[in-house]
Amino acid sequence: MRSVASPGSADLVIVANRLPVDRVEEADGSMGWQRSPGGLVSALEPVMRANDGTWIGWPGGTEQGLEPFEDQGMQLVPMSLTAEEIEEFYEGFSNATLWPLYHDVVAKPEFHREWWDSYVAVNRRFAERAAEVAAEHATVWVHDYQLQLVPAMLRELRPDLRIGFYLHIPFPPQELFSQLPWRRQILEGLLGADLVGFQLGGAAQNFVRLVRQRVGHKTHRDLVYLPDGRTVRAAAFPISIDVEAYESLARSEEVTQRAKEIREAVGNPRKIFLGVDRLDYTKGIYARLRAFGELLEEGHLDVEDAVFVQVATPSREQVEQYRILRDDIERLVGRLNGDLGKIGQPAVHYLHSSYPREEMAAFFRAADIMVVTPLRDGMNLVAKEYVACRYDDRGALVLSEFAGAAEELRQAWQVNPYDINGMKQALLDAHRADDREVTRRMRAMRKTVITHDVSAWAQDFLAELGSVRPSHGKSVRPAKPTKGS
Ligand code: ADQ
Repeated sequence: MRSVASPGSADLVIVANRLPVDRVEEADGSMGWQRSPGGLVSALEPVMRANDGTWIGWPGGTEQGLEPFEDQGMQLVPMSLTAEEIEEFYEGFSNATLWPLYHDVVAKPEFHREWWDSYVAVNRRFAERAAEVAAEHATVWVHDYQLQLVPAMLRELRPDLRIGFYLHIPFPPQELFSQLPWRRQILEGLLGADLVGFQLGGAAQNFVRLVRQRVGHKTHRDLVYLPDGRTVRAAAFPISIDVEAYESLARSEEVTQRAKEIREAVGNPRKIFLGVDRLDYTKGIYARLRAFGELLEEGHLDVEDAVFVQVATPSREQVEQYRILRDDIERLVGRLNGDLGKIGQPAVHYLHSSYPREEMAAFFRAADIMVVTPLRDGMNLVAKEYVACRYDDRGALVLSEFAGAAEELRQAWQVNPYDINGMKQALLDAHRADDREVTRRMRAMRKTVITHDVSAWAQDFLAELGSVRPSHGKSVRPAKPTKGS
């Protein structure tokens, strides 16, 4: 890795809260970098390579003064956060104010003025760094709720840039968004972009309506007209996954073997139900386990023929509401297993851990019924990953209406996750569905997922950004075709 990023040379800049690498301690005690396997980085890597791309983000931790470096054709620019900023900007304003507010206030958002001040300060630092590294008329693509002020701050520093913003989580209706004491600043921050992308059309409409009502700009359909003559477009770009990568993993001998082992390890029941989520209160884990527990209690299911495997990735453990949630879920799992399990046959297998992609693919192949029941979710990639892994056209998906993915995956057994009886019925229906029904539904969902993968998502967004602001003639070059594509 050579040290790099001379200011002003990058034609494409990604600005995201996290870098696609983590800071790790090597065996000899020195510090190094490790790729964090995420959908976003695999989607953007080809287009980054073709455009001399730079990625600005926080590597986690509090190490200061980290130098930019190159990693597999991308320039990576680490941003430092202090311990206080992690508490106020990241755990505080991002994850205890914005996250619950944008997810239907399923937890109560906290509003603290010091958190806001920290959010402004960190956003400003990210914007200043982007202004330094971007070439003239470059394209800058800012990601997600942690950085909503960056577009306007950056535009002020560098009016020549083409700026895109993408929100990975829902954008709330005005009744909820209006609670935010800094609502106008957030809207104005986003309006610094030329194109503001959302998961769903409804979110884009919420945004345009709020801009009209709260900022007073003229709007028409998906366009906002600013007094300085600029036009901002708000539109939906539903995110997806690297379908081919998941499918070929699922087809591999290792994963096939591992899926068999998993089935055996849980006692070869007739049907395995599976949940895979970050341990987050938006994901609806508690209610789904209750629904499953009641089906056992009432004798609709039996531990001999149905088990639930719940994989829950540790997440945001410093935030109090996440600690409470973990305790609640673990108490419920304990109760269900105590009341309903038998020796060597728990009702729920609960794993509080993160796994490599291969293991995830094996879980997806082992599961007969995938249960994805968020109370609110921008998209939910797990649902799409399950579909991508089921090249055998088997496997039933129970999916919340309130996941963005429900707009595309219409053939899932869709549920209202607040309706426990409805959820019980959907779990039973999916459990009892005959093979023909399961295959018919899975085939249709696979068609949808295969035709719109994550590289199509990235290309669509960048192409649209290029056409919203075409005036400088400089465009993002499409990704160079890679082997096999
Ligand atoms: P998340 O809320 O993190 O993402 P999701 O879209 O489901 O939710 O993505 C989670 C990712 O983590 C998936 O790729 C999944 O496979 C992986 N994962 C989950 N548990 C794991 C485990 N135990 N071990 C290893 N990997 C695990 C946010 C929004 C979503 C939106 C995405 C992308 O909240 O709505 O879909 O961004 O835009």
